[in-house]
Amino acid sequence: MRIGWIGLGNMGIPMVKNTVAAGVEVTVFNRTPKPNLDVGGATVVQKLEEAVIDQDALILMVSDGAAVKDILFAQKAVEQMRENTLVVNMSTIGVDETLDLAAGVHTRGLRFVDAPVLGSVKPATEGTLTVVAGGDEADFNELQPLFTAISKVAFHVGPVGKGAAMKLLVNAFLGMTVEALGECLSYAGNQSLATDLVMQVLENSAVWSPTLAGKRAMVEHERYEAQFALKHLKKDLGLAVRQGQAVSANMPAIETTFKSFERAESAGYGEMDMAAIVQFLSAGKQQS
Ligand code: NA7
Repeated sequence: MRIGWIGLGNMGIPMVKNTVAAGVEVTVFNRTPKPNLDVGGATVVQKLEEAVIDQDALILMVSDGAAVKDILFAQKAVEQMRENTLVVNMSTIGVDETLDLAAGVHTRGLRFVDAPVLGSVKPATEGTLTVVAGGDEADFNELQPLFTAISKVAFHVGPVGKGAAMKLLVNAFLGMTVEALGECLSYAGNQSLATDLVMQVLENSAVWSPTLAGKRAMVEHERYEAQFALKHLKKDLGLAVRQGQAVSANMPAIETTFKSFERAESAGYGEMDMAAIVQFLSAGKQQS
């Protein structure tokens, strides 16, 4: 399998390395050149078209829907691909954006799969992400070499758009989890229950989870170097709220969590890890 890959961000780099290590031929392009970057032996090119032409699939792992649209249409990647190429968006974008992009891609005689991933840099490095893919089953099956390289499991969750819908569901849950922790620690702090004691008790309760375990050190040491930036989770919560409204879902807590993240970003927490919502809330800085 030969693939073109666009996007060498925090997620793209380890995913490319694992894909190459699995024996897939990868040609990568990043908007901003990154000289001397270790990409595990992938071929790095300086022009978008060089990564796009004559591939079996084009993978996009970039910031958001606007970036995907820009690459495919404004920068004309869709015009440079051979007919029937598989366009695979792994970036987290909206369901509506996904459907619009897929329609544009299909009119060019290309195929489209939305395949966002669950997990941040550590599972990306370890090749243990979870893929939630929407698209034709045959296309999903064709992408197995890629999915096997980067993930512990790949779900085919329905037609195009369902991958994005599933991913936003999980990130909405993630946002509510850290929001809940932040609110509970604010409640605890206001009545002299120490954070480490609260964490110990939670660890021995039914509400403990891999997310809480993974963020525990950050919370206890109040150091929030970004593994998954708060601004990115705010983006995803906003996309989930928009999609929820489109399908008349009943999700007041997700809407409230989104507003909390918006306020945290405005207060300067955007570049910190998403778990910094705990510090924002505990600091009593939330304004209504
Ligand atoms: P990063 O580390 O913020 O990297 C973002 C990547 O997207 C990076 O390679 C950017 O290139 C690229 N990018 C952003 N905008 C554009 C445009 N307009 N054109 C081309 N390339 C662009 O994000 P992550 O790797 O952590 O996450 C990627 C996705 O996974 C995202 O959807 C998350 O929500 C989950 P640059 O280096 O800035 O030139």
